[in-house]
Amino acid sequence: MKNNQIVKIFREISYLIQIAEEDPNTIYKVRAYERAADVIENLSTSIEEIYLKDGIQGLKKIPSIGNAISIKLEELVRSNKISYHEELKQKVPIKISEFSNMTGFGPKTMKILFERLGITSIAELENAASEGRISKIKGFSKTKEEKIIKTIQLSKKIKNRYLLGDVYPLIKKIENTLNEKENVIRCLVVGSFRRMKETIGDIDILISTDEPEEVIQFFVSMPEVREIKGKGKAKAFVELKNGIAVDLLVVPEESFGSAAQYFTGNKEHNISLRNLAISMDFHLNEWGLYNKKGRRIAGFTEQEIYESLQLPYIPPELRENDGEIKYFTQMRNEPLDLIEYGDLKGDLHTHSNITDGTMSISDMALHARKKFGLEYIAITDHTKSLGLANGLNENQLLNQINKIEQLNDTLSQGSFSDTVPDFRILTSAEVNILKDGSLDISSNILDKLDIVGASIHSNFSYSKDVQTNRLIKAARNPSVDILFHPTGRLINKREGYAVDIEKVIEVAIDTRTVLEINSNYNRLDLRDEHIRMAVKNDVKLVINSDAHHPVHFAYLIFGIGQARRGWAKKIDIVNRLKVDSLLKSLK
Ligand code: DGT
Ligand code: CA
Ligand code: CA
Ligand code: ZN
Repeated sequence: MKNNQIVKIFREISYLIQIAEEDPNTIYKVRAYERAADVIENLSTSIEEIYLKDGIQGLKKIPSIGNAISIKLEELVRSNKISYHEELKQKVPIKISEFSNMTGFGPKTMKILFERLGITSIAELENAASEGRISKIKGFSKTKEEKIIKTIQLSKKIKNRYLLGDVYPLIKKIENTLNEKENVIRCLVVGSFRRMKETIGDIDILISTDEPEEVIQFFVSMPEVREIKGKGKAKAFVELKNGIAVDLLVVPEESFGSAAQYFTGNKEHNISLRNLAISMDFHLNEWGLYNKKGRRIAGFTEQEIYESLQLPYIPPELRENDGEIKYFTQMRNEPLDLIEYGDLKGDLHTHSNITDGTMSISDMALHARKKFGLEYIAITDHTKSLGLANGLNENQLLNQINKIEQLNDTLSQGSFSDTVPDFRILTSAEVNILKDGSLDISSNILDKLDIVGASIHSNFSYSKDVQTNRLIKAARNPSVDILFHPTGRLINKREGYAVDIEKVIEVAIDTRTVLEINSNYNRLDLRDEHIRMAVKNDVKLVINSDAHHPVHFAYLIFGIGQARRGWAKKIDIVNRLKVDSLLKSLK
């Protein structure tokens, strides 16, 4: 059994206890399961392995896992279930996992809905809400009932969205295959994918060709396609083997630019642009830009569309109708010097196999340099209070500094010498922020490191005030250069800890602390609006991969995409600097 399944079962048990058991002392039991779930979630070794290797004694050594919980874990590993869990499910037939993914449905609410209306599933809840039965329960208003309906609709929407990084390689492969096909003049994947949105509803592919029917036939016969849902003379609609839907559109070459503009969206950006065209006595649609007499004046390229509307080219990542048209109208001669995909020179958040990474420091460095063209990486292994990621203590950290210094010497002696002349491994750590905002490594040790990143890895459920103060205290710490993982969210899975990011930004301004744009596509901790807020306040940002394996350096493009969506300019991003300037720029 995998750790994440165990976590799921433990969380479910904690919910079920709260619904099924009346005894006020159960709160301790509930807490024990929740704490264990939190710890197991962050474990880098599997519970099964620990148990098979060291038995129940091994389990008891894990922090927050006591006697009672280790017995349950043993039962789970041996028989794949916990009889206590099965008993609880008998008593309370609620489908907990359906509810726990939605915000606003704690055990108290579930209990009332179950006892009063027998509701055990989201479908039953939706029914009851739409029939107005919820608002008849004491304590539930009409507004609350409407909110329930909205939440259900939202969660249905989320469910059908794919993480950008999960589909990115597949989409690029399809785009390349189509571009290489001889009858295809141009092929571009448009829609939310081109805008680098965090999640993608469906894939929109645009093609220009003189042989539409042949190209469409080729596309629907690709091995990635599972089912043809519809096919016309200039369109196809299919489902891929991984379940995602694709809209394929074929246009004549002269309309490729206007169609790319239209189908890249978003819809609201298009509407604003169309209104701008109208105000200039033009008419804009997917076939082109037309003047008053109906003559086509642009359409081959997107550039000429924007130029004819007296705008500079607006990058797709900014097309969210969030002030970009106004900004670019006013700033016509002062382009936004956005961070570009090839701009990063280093990565300040990477892990080695000394803690929970999977490759040696020198292998991480070699790949960073040879495959990704980076000039430096910081090795940010975890520190001691993250015992389960084998976090380093003070002595181990000092040893690591020595080891890296030696490695840097061998590197400069030429073993790496082709593409980038001076590669540098920076000494660093991902220091754990404790409950009270202090760090688990003393500052006299931290000050020996080139760079210090600090992050929260535990106690996610504290209140907004407490979490915000933890981050603020870490930012005020003179040893801390960067706040890693500033929100702790997991897209589509976990909201992240409650944090007042505005307050954190205020302190980052005063203390010159850098905030991290974590490029792992599951995380992207800072949302686009957070990045815009930071940029507006001159807070510096770093785009990091958080690589636990060299392939993860490929994630950096998602961080760059996110940075662009947040309007981050080159000067806002510290790791576009050469290593010496970077080190000088930090506090
Ligand atoms: P998604 O698929 O939910 O991640 O988001 P998009 O932005 O890819 O949306 P999608 O696939 O429905 O449509 C692709 C683009 O086509 C969209 O960004 C803008 C354009 N579009 C679609 N419907 C309309 C519309 O009714 N009016 C206008 N102006 N544009 C539209
Ligand atoms: Ca789409
Ligand atoms: Ca679509
Ligand atoms: Zn990390």
